[in-house]
Amino acid sequence: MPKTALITGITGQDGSYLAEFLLREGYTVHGIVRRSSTFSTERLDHIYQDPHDAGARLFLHYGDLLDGNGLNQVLATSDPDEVYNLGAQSHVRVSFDQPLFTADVVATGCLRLLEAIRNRQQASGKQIRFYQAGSSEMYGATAPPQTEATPFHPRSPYAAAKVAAHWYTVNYRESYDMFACNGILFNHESPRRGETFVTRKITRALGRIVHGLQDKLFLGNLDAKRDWGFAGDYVRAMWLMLQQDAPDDYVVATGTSWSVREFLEQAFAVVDKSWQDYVEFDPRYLRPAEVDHLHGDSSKAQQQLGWKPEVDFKALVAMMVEHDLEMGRKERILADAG
Ligand code: NAP
Ligand code: G4F
Repeated sequence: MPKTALITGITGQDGSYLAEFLLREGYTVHGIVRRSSTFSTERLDHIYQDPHDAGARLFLHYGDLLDGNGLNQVLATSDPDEVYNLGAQSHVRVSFDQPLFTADVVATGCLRLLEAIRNRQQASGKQIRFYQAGSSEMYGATAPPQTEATPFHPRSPYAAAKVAAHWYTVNYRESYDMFACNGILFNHESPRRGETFVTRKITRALGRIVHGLQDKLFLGNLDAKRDWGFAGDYVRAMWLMLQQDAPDDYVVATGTSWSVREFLEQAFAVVDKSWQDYVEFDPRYLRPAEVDHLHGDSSKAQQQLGWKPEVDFKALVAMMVEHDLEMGRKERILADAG
């Protein structure tokens, strides 16, 4: 039987790759979209299906992780076999400005969804498998390499909220025998990455610099190291977790790490430019507490799920730079046309 999935955060980077992947796997895909005064579905435009068409398999519903009643309704309407909770205020720096809002969406939002699923399972008698989008930020100050057994030491309101969501998920698995999994995903990027995360901020700026639209790029801490992978690879791991015989928690990472400075070097090398000619320091981009070094060990996912990353760091940087050079070229044409 073809399966049905419900995705929170479908309009985000990962949501769009996961929706694409599940549609390819034959799923019917439902997604929760927040109401806003402008469209937020740009990342889904290429897979959009008119719900009036016979055979449509992608359906969007208004909803919000802040609204438990709405979550109950969307679960009843969509009747999913699998729920992927990707919705979040996902920016670490912003979580210091909006700690309560971040906790409400990321931590209590996960709890609202778990409760809604528990109620739905009781009412329908059908099992719903649950994926929680955990983060390597939960390790925070703990030294690398980080595995499933590494203790958490969160360094931001975002990370603390993700730790709460992690333990809510474990607790619902243990208390109610729910099929609930935590993916502990290290940083993953793509040409669809939000433009205020450091990798995309760099490649977008580079595309504009090359086309004469920008001459400076302001950044914060260049010493932090991250284990950067490709988002398209990581959504496959989410799905694999929900296809196993038993629920469990898994680290998903490349097992390599690079500093922000090294990302800059690699990106500017693609166009034979020196980043030092363009980058300036702005303390606005520093965080009250920094995460210095994330470097994951995904042996468990590789052995038990048969997952491995396909895109390495160099290929990832090149993919993002090439995409953003093209965006810069189009912006230049528009600017020249007035
Ligand atoms: P993203 O691009 O920032 O997308 C976040 C999504 O959450 C968007 O669709 C956003 O909707 C939605 N959202 C925000 N607030 C919401 C609310 N109150 N109710 C419902 N939905 C809400 O993030 P991402 O990079 O795709 O990451 C996906 C998930 O993985 C997040 O939970 C993130 O914290 C986690 N994660 C990401 C990484 C990474 O490196 N990318 C690593 C580890 C974990 P709008 O479009 O309306 O804003
Ligand atoms: O790109 P970032 O904002 O990503 P960060 O903080 O690692 O968080 C991302 O990955 C997490 C997984 O580990 C996710 F859970 C989370 O949702 C998000 O997707 O910053 C990376 C590093 C930081 O050390 C930051 O201080 O880059 C440094 N940085 C330096 N200058 C900057 C900047 N970060 C941003 N966003 N903007 C800057 O100008």
